[in-house]
Amino acid sequence: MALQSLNSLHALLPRHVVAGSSFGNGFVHFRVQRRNMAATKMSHQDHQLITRRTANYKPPIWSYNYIQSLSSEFAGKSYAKKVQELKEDVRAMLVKVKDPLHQMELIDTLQRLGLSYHFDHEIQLILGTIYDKRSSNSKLTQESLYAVALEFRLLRQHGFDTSQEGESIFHNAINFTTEYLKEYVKHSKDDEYLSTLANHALELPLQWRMLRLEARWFIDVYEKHHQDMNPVLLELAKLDFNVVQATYQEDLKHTSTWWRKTGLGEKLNFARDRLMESFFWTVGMTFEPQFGYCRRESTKVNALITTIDDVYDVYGTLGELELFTDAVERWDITAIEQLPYYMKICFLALYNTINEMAFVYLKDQGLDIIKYLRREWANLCKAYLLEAKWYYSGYTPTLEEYNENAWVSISAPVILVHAYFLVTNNSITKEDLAYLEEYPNIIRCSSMILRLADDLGTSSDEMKRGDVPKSIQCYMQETGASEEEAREHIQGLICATWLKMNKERIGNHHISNTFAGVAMNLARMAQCMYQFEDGHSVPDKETKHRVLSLFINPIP
Ligand code: LA6
Ligand code: MN
Ligand code: MN
Ligand code: MN
Ligand code: MN
Repeated sequence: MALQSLNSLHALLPRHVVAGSSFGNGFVHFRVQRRNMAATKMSHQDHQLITRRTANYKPPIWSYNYIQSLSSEFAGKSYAKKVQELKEDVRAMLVKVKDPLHQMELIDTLQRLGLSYHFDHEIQLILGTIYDKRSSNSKLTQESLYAVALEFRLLRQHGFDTSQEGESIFHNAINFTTEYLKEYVKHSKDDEYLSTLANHALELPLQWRMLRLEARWFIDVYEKHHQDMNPVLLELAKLDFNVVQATYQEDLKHTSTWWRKTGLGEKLNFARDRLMESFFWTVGMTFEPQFGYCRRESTKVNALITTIDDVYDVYGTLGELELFTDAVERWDITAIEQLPYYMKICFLALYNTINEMAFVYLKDQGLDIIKYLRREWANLCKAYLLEAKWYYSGYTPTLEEYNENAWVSISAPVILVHAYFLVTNNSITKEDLAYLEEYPNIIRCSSMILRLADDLGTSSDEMKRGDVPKSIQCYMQETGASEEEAREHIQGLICATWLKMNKERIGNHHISNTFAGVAMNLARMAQCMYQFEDGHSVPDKETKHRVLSLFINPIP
């Protein structure tokens, strides 16, 4: 049956009935969905009753007025001055330490406390020296597994090419260390600090953790449990966290003003209104205070994605979605004539916001990026549309076919290409742009992790309300695996993709260290957002506590 006719058939269905799955024989089955279904009477020309899905998303918990009322005493000049003074003290410490192991331990502590970005230059110098001495001097490597592991991790984290070890070595290392840590937390109760770190690492590896949240967590651990806690480091960590938090509040006020002006929250009531959560993602990508502009613009991108995703997955009819996709592909303002009202609002908000972003870039950086940006939105909408077609025709792709589209439909390429321009200025060459257009592997890996983590966290709800089969369902259908086995398989793919991404990061001259970090951070943010089911859509559970601790409450 052709998609179009399926769609019109779908539109005619009575309340509570929705197209389900079609089976190999071409018959289309309908299943009754009592949950989450609502029929909306549209004032359409033909007064046809259109059955639309609904996701029953909760309203936002962070209102415009609340966000505008945020204020922090740490925005004051005196605190910035104090930070500068403490920074000088720590810089002196870094210069003074000579023993390589102690140097590395200090760097590790600074990283965990969320302070290392202040000392990039010093850290790079120290690690450079350690790296150069490595091959000639094997003394350190003979010292302990601990020193070797720390050295390996720090060098890798800073983009040094450390070894030709194959992936199997990492798999073995992961298995070995996991077993070891499990034994450790079972038997050794005497060192609070180490047990806390071990438990934390078992929950989620350090490399997968969202940096700001990790810093917030570690500052407490360091204060309470570390035996040789350095009070200067602690003081700087707390103060800097609070000062940076004050800048987040300014970012939030700025974007919530934009969000209110778009009217999307009110006019598109079926969609998620998730300004705060969209901002949370951007802090995951770049937390440093100097990237405020990137955070602000990326928050807009995320909020638009979240809305448009719901247009495709929840509310739009297939016919409408085809029109919307066409409008975005043409990037043509006259295309809105053909759209229903809610889509006109949505398209124009997208069009104006992205054009404005490109305009500022053109004005300030002298480079016209509109074609790169609109291409990403067109690719996203095309990927969305394909999923909508699969859904309405009841088609279940193989996992491979699904993945080929799904790393795009998760929107990570849109997010990362915009972020690429937002964190890079002046230095972009033609070759860099050509490289970006091909989607470097680091973008693909990051996208895949976001997609698979999202599927693990959101597909249960998605299947209940009716949505395209996600990775878990595709794998089950393809192999006959149980849901539990499928989830394990997907988790395995996430692990493998992390290893690949870690490698991709090394020695790539077309992208800056900063952008490589952003791409990895997006994957980290995915691990964070979907650690406890759907943290992006559900505002009042884990995400609420995280928002409070990162953006609202200063560290006492
Ligand atoms: C997740 O929703 C969502 F909105 C995203 C676009 C994920 C990342 C979003 C950012 C950073 P959902 P789908 C704004 O689980 O339909 O509905 O692709 O995404 O599974
Ligand atoms: Mn709303
Ligand atoms: Mn979607
Ligand atoms: Mn969706
Ligand atoms: Mn999802």
